[in-house]
Order: sequence, then C-alpha cells, then structure tokens
Amino acid sequence: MKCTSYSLIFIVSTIFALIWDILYPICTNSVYSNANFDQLYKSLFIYNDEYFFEKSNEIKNKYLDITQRSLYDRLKFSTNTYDANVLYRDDPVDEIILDDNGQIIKQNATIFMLTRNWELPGVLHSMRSLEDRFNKNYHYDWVFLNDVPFDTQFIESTTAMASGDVYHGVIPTEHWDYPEGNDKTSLNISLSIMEEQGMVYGGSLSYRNMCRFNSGFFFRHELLQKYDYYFRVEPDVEYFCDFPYDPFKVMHDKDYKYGFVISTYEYEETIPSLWEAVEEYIEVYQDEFGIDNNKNMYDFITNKDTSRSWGVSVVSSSDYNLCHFWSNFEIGNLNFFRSEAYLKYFELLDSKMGFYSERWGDAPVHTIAASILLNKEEIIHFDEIGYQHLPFKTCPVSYYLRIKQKCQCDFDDKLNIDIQPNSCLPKYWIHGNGKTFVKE
Ligand SMILES: Nc1nc2c(ncn2[C@@H]2O[C@H](COP(=O)(O)OP(=O)(O)OP(=O)(O)O)[C@@H](O)[C@H]2O)c(=O)[nH]1
Ligand SMILES: [Mg+2]
Repeated sequence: MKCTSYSLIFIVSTIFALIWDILYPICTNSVYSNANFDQLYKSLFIYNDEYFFEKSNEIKNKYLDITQRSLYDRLKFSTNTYDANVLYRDDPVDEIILDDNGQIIKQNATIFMLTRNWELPGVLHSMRSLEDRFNKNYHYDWVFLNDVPFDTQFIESTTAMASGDVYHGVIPTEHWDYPEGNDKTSLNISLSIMEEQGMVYGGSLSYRNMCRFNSGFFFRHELLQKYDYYFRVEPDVEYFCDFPYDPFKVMHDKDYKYGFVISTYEYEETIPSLWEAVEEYIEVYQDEFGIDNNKNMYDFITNKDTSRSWGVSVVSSSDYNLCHFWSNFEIGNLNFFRSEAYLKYFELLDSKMGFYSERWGDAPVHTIAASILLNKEEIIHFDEIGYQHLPFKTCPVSYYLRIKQKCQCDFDDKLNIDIQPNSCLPKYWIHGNGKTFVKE
C-alpha cells in the first residue's frame, strides 16, 4: 500500500514536471527550448548518452586486442629494404635522433626543386605536404633552381613555407639551352614531327632542356655543391604518410646511392636510339668502370618476362625493357652523379643529341646509369612512403603501416601503380634489392 502511494506521487510529480517544463517557457514568452525537453526526456529513461557511451566502450574494449593488435605487436614487414627497428611500437613514427648536445642529427642533404615562377601554387602544395609529413622534424634546406630568376613572390612564399634554409638559383645558360654550334633548323623539324605524332611534350623545347639539365647538370649547380644527398620534389605532388624515418639517414647509414618509389615503362617513341648509345658506353667503359652484370641491376632493365605483369608486355625493339624509376621522386647521392663513370656516361649520351632529336627523359637516363653502374644493394625502394604525382600514386601495402604512419591513401586505389600491370616493381623485387620472399 505504501509502495503504491509512493509510485503515485512519483508519476504525478513527473507529469507535473513535464507540463511545467513545456508550459513555463511558453507562458513566460521565452523561446521554446528543445534542450530542456531533451534533458527531461533523457532523465526519464535509461537509454541516455551515458548509457550509449558506456555500452560502446564495453564493446570496443572487448575487441581491443584485435582492433589494436598492430599497436602492440611487432609489425609485419613486407620488405628488407629498411632497418626494421624503426617500426617497433616503442619507437614513435617520427622519432628524431638527437646528438649529445641535443641537436637534431641531420645528413648533409637538401630538398631540391627545379621549377618556374608560375608553378608557385603547386610548389607550395608540395612543400606543405613534405614539410608536414617529414621535414618539419628535420628542417632540411630547400634549393630551388630556375632557368630565369625567381620573382619576389616566389622567393618570399617558399621561404615562408620552408622549415629549413632556402636558396634560389638561376641555371647557367650553357647548362640549359640547346647546345651552341648545333643545327637549329633540324631541331625545329624534329620538334614539329614529334608534335604531329602526338608524343607527350613532343614539340616542347623547354621540356627537352629540362630533361637534359636533370640528366647531366643539376648536380653541378653551385647551390648543390656543398651537399651529398638530394631529395627531388616537383610541384603538385603529395606525400600520403608520415615518414617512418629520415630517408637521408637510411641512404647514408646503408650506403644507398639511389632511392625511388615508383617504377614504370617509358614511351619507346621518346627514346628510339637511347639504348644504342648505352651499349656503346658499356662497350667502351666496361673495364674502366668495372661494369659487372652479376652485381648490378642489368637484368632489371633488360628482363622481358611478363609472368608477373598479368601477361601484359610492353613492346620494345631494343634489349632495354623500358623500365625506369619515375624520377619526379628520387633521393640520391650527388657524388654518384659527380663520379667519373656517370660524367662519361652523360658526355657520351649528350654527344648523340638524343635529348633534342628524340626526347630522352632524365628518368630512363638516371635509371639505366644506376642499373649498370651501381650494385643492387645500392638502390632502395622506399615502400613506406606514400606518394602521388598524377597520374600515378603509391601507397604502402601493409594496413598496419598505413595506420601507424597516418596515411591518407588507399592501397586498392586504381591509380596505385603498384597493383597495375604497367608497374616495373615486380621486376625490381626479382632483379633488384627488393622483397626477399620473392627470391626465397
Ligand atoms: N625552370 C624550369 N623548370 C621546368 C621547366 N620545364 C619543367 N620544369 C620543371 O621540371 C620538373 C619536371 O617538369 P614537368 O613539367 O613536371 O614534367 P613531367 O613530370 O614529366 O610531366 P607532368 O606530367 O607535366 O608533371 C618540374 O619540377 C617542373 O617544374 C622549364 O622550362 N623551366
Ligand atoms: Mg611533373
């Protein structure tokens, strides 16, 4: 009886409170507030926010071991191309190594971009991305080169965006322009023919100057003289993941000379006679520079097996299979390019005039040099670095790596070249310094 009357009092007071809560704001002319009603409504039922919060946490914690195993276990490594220790749980992703004086340990290296004034928005985009994902922790210098002087806006904006020192330079004309003493009429004819054939940048003289400069001169520029390593960046590229290490340190510690992220096939029509020149170089300099096809990556650039590219074959009429490292991203040892072997290589190629009569790109030129002059162990595929230079992307294959490095990319993306038949990566795994399980 007592219990019933308490219940009755409770119900009546609740109804009164409800009515009061609705009527009071109306009677007092105040705006009717949903919040008041919600609060009251929730206090009457147990299914309130607190309940959902607790319940959700209960469920989440139940599966914590599964959902967060990547954070507790050692990561599964997909390659042997880096020092596995940097990825252990106790190492923060962007661990910065300090010397005894508390200074960041840095290599003798710079980030390098060849670009034009009008590309400033794309330049800043690339800078922001690389600074956020890597350089904000290291403050490496940036070196910008141009065939004409940079304008004030370019200099001010890039200097403001960089976390390290910034240098802007002009390229000497003899490193850029069509070499003097050569026939300009035949050059113009070649350009118009290639334009008519619909070749990419077929009719562009400046594109050819750029490719020749990147092939044989960038490392000679006075602003790059003091450095041992460079990281090439282009406008409008994107870095998708936090760098799990300082790539310059990896290059230095393991004595790598050349690093890449994407490898694909070159258009044969741009380099019809390049391989002929390479063969001549090998013949002349094999002994002098110790070119040894058992130690280098000659097989990577000549193997034409299609079994790991869905049977897709890229037609090449020479022994060169057209595989090249996509040079818009490259991290390299400048001393390799300054070496006698490379200088002679470029000299011979340049004497053939193929940078102009055809459209030799710096990507196949660098790749072939690295593949014949370096040992396999001196070339690294940075497979933890997510990167985009349209139309291609690359994204780390390991899910846990993507989580740990806060990647903003999807491995299954159609633009991820690593899963496309036109990727040369499988050839690198087999014939280069790549995935050990492929060789095992
Ligand atoms: N200063 C200068 N830089 C150039 C010139 N042409 C190209 N570049 C730079 O050289 C690099 C490669 O040129 P891109 O036009 O990006 O060539 P690409 O990557 O083969 O082709 P895209 O698909 O157009 O990106 C970029 O960093 C450009 O900014 C030029 O005439 N002058
Ligand atoms: Mg580009």
